[in-house]
Amino acid sequence: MADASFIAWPFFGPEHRELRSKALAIASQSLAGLVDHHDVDGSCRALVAALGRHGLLRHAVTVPDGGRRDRLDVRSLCLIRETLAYHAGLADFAFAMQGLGTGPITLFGSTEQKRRYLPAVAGGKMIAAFALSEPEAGSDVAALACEAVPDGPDHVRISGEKTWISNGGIADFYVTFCRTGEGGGTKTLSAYIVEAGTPGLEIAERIATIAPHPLARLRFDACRVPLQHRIGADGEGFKIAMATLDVFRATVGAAALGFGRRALDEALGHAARRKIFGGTLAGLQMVQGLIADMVADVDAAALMVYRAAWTKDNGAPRVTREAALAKLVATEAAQRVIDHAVQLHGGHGVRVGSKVEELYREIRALRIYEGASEVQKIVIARQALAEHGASE
Ligand code: COS
Repeated sequence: MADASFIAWPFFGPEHRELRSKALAIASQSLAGLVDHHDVDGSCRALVAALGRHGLLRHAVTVPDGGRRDRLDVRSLCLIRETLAYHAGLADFAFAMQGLGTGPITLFGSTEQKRRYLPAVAGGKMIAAFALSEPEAGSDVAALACEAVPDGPDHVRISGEKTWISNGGIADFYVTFCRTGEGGGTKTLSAYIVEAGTPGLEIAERIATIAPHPLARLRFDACRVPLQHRIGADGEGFKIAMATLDVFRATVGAAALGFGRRALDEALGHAARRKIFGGTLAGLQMVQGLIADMVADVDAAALMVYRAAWTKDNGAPRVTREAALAKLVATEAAQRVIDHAVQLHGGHGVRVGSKVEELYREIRALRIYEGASEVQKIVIARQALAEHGASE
């Protein structure tokens, strides 16, 4: 079982320790049976409903309930993602996408938007999606081409394409980032809520990946959307996207940490059991060296993730650098840890259906989505240069 000593770190309060125990019980007892890798759509719907029923989604989505929980607690998000990822990657995915898909509404939505969408998403009754990337604009958000043009006094018409959209095909609404002014760049983007079933919105293609989850390319053909569905002010789209990613990037690191911890545990169990050269794998110094590297990677990742989460929760207005560091360090570390675990398992490590083989497929996308490692490096280096008065 995973080393849980980290939960005593000063980043956490008693409410976090309680939440982790609850998430652990739910993940180990109630969710695993809901994952069917041959039916990811059905599995995700069932997981979202269960996560809502058990109250976990209320930590990914703030519900206007008289101010009791009016902001996201990033440490809670990270603890839940880490715990779910340890047990089932698809459960983590279902949890995280409800948060990312509503992040712009939680952070910038009107009272009416919050009332209409957040309780339903938190209850697992509606599925959310975040539609930012396009065929020609993923890392370079300022290059977005999907556009929203005025249509009468109260509507816009949205045309363009979005791709790599998680929950694409099963979502009830898509928070869609569009160009709403002349001149390109970051100042003329706006975010609109586009509900599934809006005439002109089409699932152009379902995308299959090595660790399957619902993913699609969307086509918008002059979709008529009310102005009331715009989140925040006209032109605020880039800021809304970046502020949402500031919250959720550290949580991607937390999911990577969960995968990494699971790989480490699988490796430790295998090394202790596996007989070799008259002893066990664990008795070989070369194996001990690998295990030490894995433990160091896992601990470093955990420190980075929970430092970023704690910083945000303690009121820092921007955690762009800390979140970028957490995502970069934790995802790259988990990739190494899982690769070592596969190596230690020998042939069993690449056998289809083994846990480490599954983790090997699961981890890869985390170094790409929500800002590839290279984007995180741009963010980190820019800030370091700026702090030293050095221009690019
Ligand atoms: N919160 C609030 N405002 C932010 C912000 C944040 N986290 N990050 C940037 N901004 C503001 C900046 O302050 C700047 O405002 P001013 O012009 O008033 O100074 C403005 O937004 C533009 O910022 P910047 O100059 O950094 O924009 P760039 O186009 O150079 O951004 C990167 C470059 C690569 C950092 C950005 O496009 C990015 O993060 N890309 C990756 C996106 C991503 O994650 N894609 C995956 C799809 S989502 S699954």
